[in-house]
Amino acid sequence: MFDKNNLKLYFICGTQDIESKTTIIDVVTEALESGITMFQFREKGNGALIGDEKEDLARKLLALCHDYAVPFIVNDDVALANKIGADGIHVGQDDMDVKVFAEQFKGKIIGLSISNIDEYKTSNLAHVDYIGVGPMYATTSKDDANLPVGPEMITKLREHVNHFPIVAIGGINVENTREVMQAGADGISIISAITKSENISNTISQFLQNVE
Ligand code: TZP
Ligand code: MG
Repeated sequence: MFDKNNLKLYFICGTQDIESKTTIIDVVTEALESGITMFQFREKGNGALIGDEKEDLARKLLALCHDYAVPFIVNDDVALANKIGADGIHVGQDDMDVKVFAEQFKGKIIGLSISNIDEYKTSNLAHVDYIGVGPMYATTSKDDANLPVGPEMITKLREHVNHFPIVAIGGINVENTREVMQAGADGISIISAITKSENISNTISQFLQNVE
């Protein structure tokens, strides 16, 4: 069900990332239509939906992703992921113990954020399917983002993890994608370069060319 190729162009967003002239459904539909390989619903930060509204939207986006056979991952909300039958969950260092929910979440995709070698050393990757490494560059999409670690961090982590799946995150755009891939990433995860694009399908085609 999960393959490294799913990481190639991993689109992440929530309603807080969407410009007022459009809707999250339209943006995700266009992204799926254009060839994203995985999607993460990250409803977080200023103005994010909660409760039933969050759940209803998650169900709609899950169905939409499944129409395109694209895995649907929930950020940091294990209860929601379980309730709606998401394909996976992505958690950060300060979120739940991976081992605890891996048991409730058998056969699902589990992603973990890692920013540096120390975090790698203290993380148990036994149940983890991929790691998200970043921020590569400065980002405005995450309020509490750490300082950028640069693509060098991927090269350093590669020495420790061998072929373990790595997706890069943070400040990635069409221009810096090749640098990130050359550093050893299996793919890129993107919020704003897609949500703020004037032409999502064109932007995604360019990303897809640069991850090959
Ligand atoms: N985690 C580290 S950086 C980041 C997250 C969720 C935000 C990435 O967004 P953008 O707009 O692609 O920099
Ligand atoms: Mg978190």
